[in-house]
Amino acid sequence: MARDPVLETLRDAIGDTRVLTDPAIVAGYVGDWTGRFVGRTAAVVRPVSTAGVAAVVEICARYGTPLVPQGGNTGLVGGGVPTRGEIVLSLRGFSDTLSVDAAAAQATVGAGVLVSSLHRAASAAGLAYGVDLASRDSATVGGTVATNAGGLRVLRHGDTRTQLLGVEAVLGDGSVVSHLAGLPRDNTGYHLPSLLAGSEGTLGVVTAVRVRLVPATRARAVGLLGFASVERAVTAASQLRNGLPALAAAELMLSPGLELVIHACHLSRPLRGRHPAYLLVEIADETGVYAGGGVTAGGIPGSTVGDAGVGGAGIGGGSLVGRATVLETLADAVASLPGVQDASLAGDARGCRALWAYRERHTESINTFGTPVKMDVTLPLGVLPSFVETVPASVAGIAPEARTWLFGHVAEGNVHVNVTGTGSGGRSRGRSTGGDAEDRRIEDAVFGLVADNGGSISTEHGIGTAKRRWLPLNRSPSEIAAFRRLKQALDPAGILNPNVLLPAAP
Ligand code: 2HG
Ligand code: ZN
Repeated sequence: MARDPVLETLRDAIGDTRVLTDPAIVAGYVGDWTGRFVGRTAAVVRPVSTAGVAAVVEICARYGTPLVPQGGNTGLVGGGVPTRGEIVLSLRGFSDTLSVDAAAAQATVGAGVLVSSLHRAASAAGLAYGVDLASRDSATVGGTVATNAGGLRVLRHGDTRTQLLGVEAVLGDGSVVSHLAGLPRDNTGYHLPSLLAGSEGTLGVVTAVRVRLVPATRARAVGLLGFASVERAVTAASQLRNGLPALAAAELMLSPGLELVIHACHLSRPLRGRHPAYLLVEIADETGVYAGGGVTAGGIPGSTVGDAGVGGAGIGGGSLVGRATVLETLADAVASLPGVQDASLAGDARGCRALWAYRERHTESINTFGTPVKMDVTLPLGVLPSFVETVPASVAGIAPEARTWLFGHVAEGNVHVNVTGTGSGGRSRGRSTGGDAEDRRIEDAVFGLVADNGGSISTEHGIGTAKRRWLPLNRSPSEIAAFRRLKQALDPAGILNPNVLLPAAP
């Protein structure tokens, strides 16, 4: 069999065992977990040093061979999938570097470290990492930087970009930029961490980052609240955000989604009845002002899920006396919140986790219906309720058999729109692009609605291959031209993830 000169040169540079071509192994790197994006590749390269990544990128630039950088492969927009036969550059091997500087409240983290490992390391030092997401046990820190992941506590700590103090990366010509000193104030020119965060591997391959850490949560309470409408839930979320400084998360769920999670995950019903809309809210105390209360490592024994019925017992009343103070704070806030029909509160670790499951398990539950068309959009809060109410009908107008699932990070106006059972949905596992005509009409309709309402077509999942054709809905021709010039400057051979983010050249 003819030897491929690029693969041979890669083997010489980083070693035979780091260039994987066995189809059985390679198969694990060419598809995303939703099944929507499946590509192909001649090889997966797995360097374990920045010099190794630099060698790989330089060789690929020399031969004009495109690369797709890949972390934990938990992305949802096809950004880490070799849809056009690109070589996969896996960063999973970059998992050894993880050092916490407790005095500075910072950590230096290799790109392949799992988000959950960073949480554990920060926690061992009495601190926390501000970004958390349901895929924490598979998502890598490098991947979350490349996509500028948001997650469940953006309300409290901001997105991934907000955490970055420094970055080490290999640019498209193989040169290495490294600025990991972590000076909290450093105003010396362009801020490359900001540029690389969310660039989806198109400008450079992130190999390590310096991140800020935040104070650990000393007490936490979670509530799941039922409302008669999305509008009431959105109004309540705003009121909580404005009036409750300790609010750490506010998540919107709808009745069909909650029922699906209950069914798919065999969970008990969190509230007595059903409600059109739900909020999952969390308050977190990092300061200790709620002295003596709440959840620390072990939590208060016994779950409190379902023990605080607003509709029935009257929240903030006798049933909560003597419980955690942070829980009382949440109970008081919920009691004075208009529109709450019923609520279940928890102030112990197990109970908080149990309530979060109704929200966190949406994605896996939706996938039991087949491969979804996924959209991740932001709307101004004023139009969010009407958007949420309009979308299912507008999808049904295109695909009458389809189901539309909506949930998201409502405090930031972020809604995840998932559509299952489209004409392609049942058979779409294994399709190479996810670009079926009906899916596209649905995306056209939803993204059009988003743009008409002044929203964003991508909030936290990125553009990837899935959304690139719609980027002009949010970005002007001169912005896209500036993006192209940046790409050209940092990746002159155009080999870094060439099929994501930017629309195909005219
Ligand atoms: C979440 O918020 C994730 O759970 C996934 O961003 C969203 O599955 C989705 O659409
Ligand atoms: Zn999300």
